Amino acid sequence: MMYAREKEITKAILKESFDMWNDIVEIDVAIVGAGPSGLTCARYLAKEGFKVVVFERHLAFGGGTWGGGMGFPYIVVEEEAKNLLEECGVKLKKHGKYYVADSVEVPAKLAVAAIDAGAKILTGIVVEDLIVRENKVNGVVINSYAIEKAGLHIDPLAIESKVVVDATGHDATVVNTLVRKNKNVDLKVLGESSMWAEKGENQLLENTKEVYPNLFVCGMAANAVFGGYRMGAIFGGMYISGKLCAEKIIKKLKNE
Ligand code: 48H
Repeated sequence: MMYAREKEITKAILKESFDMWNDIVEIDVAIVGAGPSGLTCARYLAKEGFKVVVFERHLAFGGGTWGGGMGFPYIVVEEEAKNLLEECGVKLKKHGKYYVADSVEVPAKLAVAAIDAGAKILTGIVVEDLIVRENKVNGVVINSYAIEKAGLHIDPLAIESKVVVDATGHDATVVNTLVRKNKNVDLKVLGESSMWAEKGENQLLENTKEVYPNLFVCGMAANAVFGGYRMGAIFGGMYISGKLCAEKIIKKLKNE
């Protein structure tokens, strides 16, 4: 006979959840968005020993990777990003001067690598605002995606963090929220430009930076903030941007 007592199952889940939430009310880095750039950024930061939590609105991590290009389940990466995927065990196939990878394998392995490095990924949680104090970002304001989707007016909770990363993709939702709610912030979100793969990929690296004290931007959100081009289903820039963002944050936090 199997032992499966309802109240014990419930207690196990509640105890673990409360312990986990208590442990993360104060962290080093809050990454918003579990797409390719956010997951890569999380992996490198966690590897350095920082306390990192990735907040993802949807129940699944991976962002815009799963569907490849128009639903054809492969993505393309450049030579420069090859090792970032191979470090996570992703299989790559050479295609001319590019490499192709399975669009389901990639997010699965990026997430495993981030988790194994020590990052926590919380899905179904939306970042709806920021804590801003004395012209600095001090953390994220979070709510349940189910609450947001139901349109219920339920107040959020907040997590304090030394750094916040906007890795929310095309919508750059975190930077947009900062600008919308804080009239004194001298930053204009330009929105992404039409497709130009090569330029877009390179611009990503220039645009990956601290855009406001303690707020960094990486991945497609970086191009969305600064008006960079989109690039379609080539993803190398997303991983490199995530890694670059982690390196900039590591430098900042180690110099504090
Ligand atoms: C919690 C949020 C919130 C929020 C959004 O879109 P993503 O995959 O982002 P990137 O930048 O890592 O990768 C972009 C890539 O997937 C892509 O779209 C490309 C290459 N496009 C080129 C083109 O031409 O179209 O992931 C962002 C994630 C998503 O999972 C969102 O659900 C999540 O962020 N998110 N999570 N709170 N406020 N806003």
